[in-house]
Amino acid sequence: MCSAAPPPSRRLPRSPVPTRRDVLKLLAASSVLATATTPALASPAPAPGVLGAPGLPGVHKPLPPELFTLRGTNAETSFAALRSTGALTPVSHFFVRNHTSTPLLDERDWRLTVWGDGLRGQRPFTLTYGQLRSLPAVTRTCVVECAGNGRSFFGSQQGQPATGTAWTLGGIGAARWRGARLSDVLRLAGISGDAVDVMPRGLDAPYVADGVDHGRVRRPLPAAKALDDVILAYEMNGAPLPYDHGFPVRVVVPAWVGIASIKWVGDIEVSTRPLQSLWNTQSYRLFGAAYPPGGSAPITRQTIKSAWELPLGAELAGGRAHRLTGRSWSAAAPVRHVDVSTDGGAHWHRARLTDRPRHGTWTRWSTTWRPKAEGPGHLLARATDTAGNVQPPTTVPNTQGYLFDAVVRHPVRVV
Ligand SMILES: Nc1nc2c(c(=O)[nH]1)N[C@H]1C(S)=C(S)[C@@H](COP(=O)(O)O)O[C@H]1N2
Ligand SMILES: [Mo]
Repeated sequence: MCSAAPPPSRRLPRSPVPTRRDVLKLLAASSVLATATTPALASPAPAPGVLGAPGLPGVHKPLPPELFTLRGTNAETSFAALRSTGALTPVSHFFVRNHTSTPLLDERDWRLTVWGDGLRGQRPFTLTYGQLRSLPAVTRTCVVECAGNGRSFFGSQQGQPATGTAWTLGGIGAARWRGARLSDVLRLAGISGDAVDVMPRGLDAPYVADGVDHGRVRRPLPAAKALDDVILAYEMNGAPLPYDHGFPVRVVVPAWVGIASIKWVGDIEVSTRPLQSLWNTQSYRLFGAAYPPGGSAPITRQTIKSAWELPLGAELAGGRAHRLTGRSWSAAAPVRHVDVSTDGGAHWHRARLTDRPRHGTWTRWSTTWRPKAEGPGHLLARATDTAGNVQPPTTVPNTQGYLFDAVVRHPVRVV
């Protein structure tokens, strides 16, 4: 769960469940407000407009090499570049994970359709952008982190390479998300008590891999999670969502693997039976020797990690003090403390925490190091959270390289 902002001033009628007439009245009453606030906030930052700016064909924003490492259709944030940023990841630095490419949608044409046999009367329910924005708003700071963040270390550190995008640790970003509660929208749509799964689907192009069309990106959420703390976000860090991060509206599922946070959401199926897609069957489950033959259950919560704000292989001058910084995070609970080692794991000491640890987002830390001996070495950082989770020395492997949580041996060279 993320840190929640103060409760909103207006609430939808909760009990008894509103009828469609109540909903229409509510939306009509709030439409003046929606019209008044929409224009100023309704379009994302203008196009970069810089011809030849570094980037990817399927990504709208510029991806300068000092901020990102390009990996296929994706862009990984360089942790070294976060050193000069605050607790939130600026949009300019936020990683992009696209199965296909960023669609440039117009909020005036956008509709959210909620449909399926899990709605009372089974009648589809539709909202416009203005109507969504007129619902009570919630604001939460939380990370979105790819399930495969850290994947490359299965290979480089454990000798067990995994398939998939070879992220180091930059498949994560923290933002302040503002939007409507998914639970409010599901209740307005008339979700019934016997709904078990809720499946948001993106408006980006269908995902085709090895000649197989898997349809649009979508992944079911259990109804209980969908009704808990999930947001239909239309703002990121105080501005409209950028195109690459889901404009006009994305799902944000606190603490869960990034694939749950469907960007460019266009419809949501509500079902009385379990739903399936590529993203909860062949992908985003744990396969391998330690898991059942058909794989684990679909993965849900992210895990615990730490990263130094330095390039891998950074060169540091010997004989003088360096203030080294990093970040640690855990999806289960706030970080309790971070232990660091500058001698490859022989000695450990506590890092100084910069932030008061909060659930749902990362904690910045620092330590001072005065390297003596020249040559290669490793920096290690190991987080412990308030639930007692500690980063282990190795992660039990899975073939697709999800949920890496081991302490990373960060190579450096003293010169
Ligand atoms: N519609 C849609 N939603 C999506 C994806 C996608 O390709 N299409 N990628 C998912 C994955 S795997 C991750 S990790 C996050 C990445 O969010 P970001 O690109 O805003 O960082 O979005 C998720 N939502
Ligand atoms: Mo992801």
